[in-house]
Amino acid sequence: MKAQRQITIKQYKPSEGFISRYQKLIKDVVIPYQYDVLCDKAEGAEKSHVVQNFINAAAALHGEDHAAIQKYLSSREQKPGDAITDSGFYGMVFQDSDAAKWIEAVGYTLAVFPDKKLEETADSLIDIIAAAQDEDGYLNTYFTIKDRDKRWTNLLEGHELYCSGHFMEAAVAYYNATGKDKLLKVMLKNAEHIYRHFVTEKYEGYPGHPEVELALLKLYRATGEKHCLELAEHFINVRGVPVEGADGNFYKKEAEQRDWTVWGNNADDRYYQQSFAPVREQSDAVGHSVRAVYLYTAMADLAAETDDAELLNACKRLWESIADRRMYITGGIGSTGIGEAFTVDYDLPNDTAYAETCASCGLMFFASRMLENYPDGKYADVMERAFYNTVLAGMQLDGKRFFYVNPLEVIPGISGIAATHWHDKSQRPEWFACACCPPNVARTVAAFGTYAYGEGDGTAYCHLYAAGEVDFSFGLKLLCETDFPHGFTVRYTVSEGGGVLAVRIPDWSERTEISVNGEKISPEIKSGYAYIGVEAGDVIELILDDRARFVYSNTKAAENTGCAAVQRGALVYCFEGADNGGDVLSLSLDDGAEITAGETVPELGGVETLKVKGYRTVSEDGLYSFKKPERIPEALMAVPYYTWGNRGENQMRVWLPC
Ligand code: FUB
Ligand code: ZN
Repeated sequence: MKAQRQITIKQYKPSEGFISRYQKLIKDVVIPYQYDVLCDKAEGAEKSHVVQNFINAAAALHGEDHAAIQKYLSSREQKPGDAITDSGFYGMVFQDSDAAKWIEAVGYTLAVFPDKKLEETADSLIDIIAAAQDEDGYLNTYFTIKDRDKRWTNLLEGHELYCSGHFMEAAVAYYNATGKDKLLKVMLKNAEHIYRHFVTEKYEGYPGHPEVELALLKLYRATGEKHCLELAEHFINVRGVPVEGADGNFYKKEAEQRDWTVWGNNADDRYYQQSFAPVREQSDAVGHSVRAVYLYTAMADLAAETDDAELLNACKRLWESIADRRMYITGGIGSTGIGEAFTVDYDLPNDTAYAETCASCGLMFFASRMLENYPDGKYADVMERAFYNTVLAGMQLDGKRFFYVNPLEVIPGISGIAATHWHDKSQRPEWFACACCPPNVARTVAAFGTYAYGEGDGTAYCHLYAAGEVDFSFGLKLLCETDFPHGFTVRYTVSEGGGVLAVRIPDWSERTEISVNGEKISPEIKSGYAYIGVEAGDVIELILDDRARFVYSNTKAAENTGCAAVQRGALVYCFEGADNGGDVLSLSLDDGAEITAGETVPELGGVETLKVKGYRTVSEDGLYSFKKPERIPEALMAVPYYTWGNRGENQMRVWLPC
């Protein structure tokens, strides 16, 4: 039983504020730009071929004259026939998922900002996707175009289930927003096809990249279709269970039965895709970080759906492994580029960090499902940390460029250049050949309301602070006014109904004032939430701790020894060359001094900066010297980490010596 559930997308209407500005940016800039990318019409972006792959798959199945293809081509103002010339598959094996995540983001966006033209564009893309579905329900352009006989024979690398999962999520989002069920029907047929193959016909195997499990659970809730729940349960239950032969390793057995590969993944590495043990026995977060958190999200969701205490216990251990020992202060996870993976406890290098944007989106998903099992503020604290720092840093402030990797230290000349630092770019690229992150940011920002609010048993949960109106299904209507994360007052007005308001008191807020109708109260705080009985007309005000403070890390995190970072509220700050004389490597902090408000920077949208007393160390010219360097006092300026890298190439550091 879920203790509380995320609200659905239509229950939250943003009002003017930080979140609505980001959601408008997604609608006005990111979604149109990403659609152009999908159609290979975005100037300067790498070729994506995503839509073309669907056209080609539909043509491979039904011939080029198929009505959906012709209709789509004319809607794109291309000459019918033109686009078919490029008839192969191009891109990553999971290229289809870019279209899925785009539709999902469009669904969430349309729920909040209806737009007929955008809906028509999405409808026409859905038509072409539907046309690319095989008669038996199979849907994947890579295998449909290249070789139908190879379907389901390379679960390790093939991403067929991953792409299906993303389309299931898209279908549910689009249906919830528009009431249109074309994609939902396509994906139910697809789910049934997968069910037949893996459950009815008992083909061995489970997803190389978890994703379909969490999506099947969404599809189950949207449609009530029991096979979706059973299939999710099946994939979760069989993962890591020894098979007959090949040392019990399913992926090795699978690899032994085929003579081809997509990119040579090591089938022997059972950690990479979290198959080293049955999931209920797992405790350390290991392997590819996005795969890991997508899997844990599904496990936590299923645990709540089916009251599976053993599964939930595994989730709790995995959560602690991440949040207590393997997560950056920015909510980034997966500290190495080798396998885009978790490594070991406290191994959190700043300059070679991987911290993929998708992984922090996934961490938010995991946190939201843990909250559904038990509303403990520690889950929401991490969800907030991941969102306001790594997820938002994943996108340039103008919505036009994106980070895949989110380091906590960047040194142009080394970052992005040295073999050890190739992945840590000092500027956001426009697009990537592997474009998983940009649409993940879009769908996560667009659905922010569903992470911010939850409901259960006559209680309205406010996990994150998001200005807007929330319509809880038990009759309570709430208006939230706040400038968070830059403002620290959150005002809730109960406009209709009553019940209990559960407001999160964040871990960073040491001094919090709560008042009801102007009178200060001291409600019971249970697991990070203040539970307050409310009725229509009540005004509840939360004044959060607005102090900027130094943060220190456990000395086991070797790189941060002797260093401090700066945090104010949910925002982690960083020091950029642009504000600090070009060079931040020579800076150190006076952590005994007060942190004060700095000047606003127009290029960063006028965000609040911080001023900190510190020093600049002036070294000799040679590489080494016996002369002790001079330390000169200097006023240092810090900007929110999510805004870094928006003023050209420059040095950046989150942690400074103190
Ligand atoms: O494999 C699909 C996606 O591509 C992963 O989630 C990302 O880490 C990237 O490798
Ligand atoms: Zn990604």
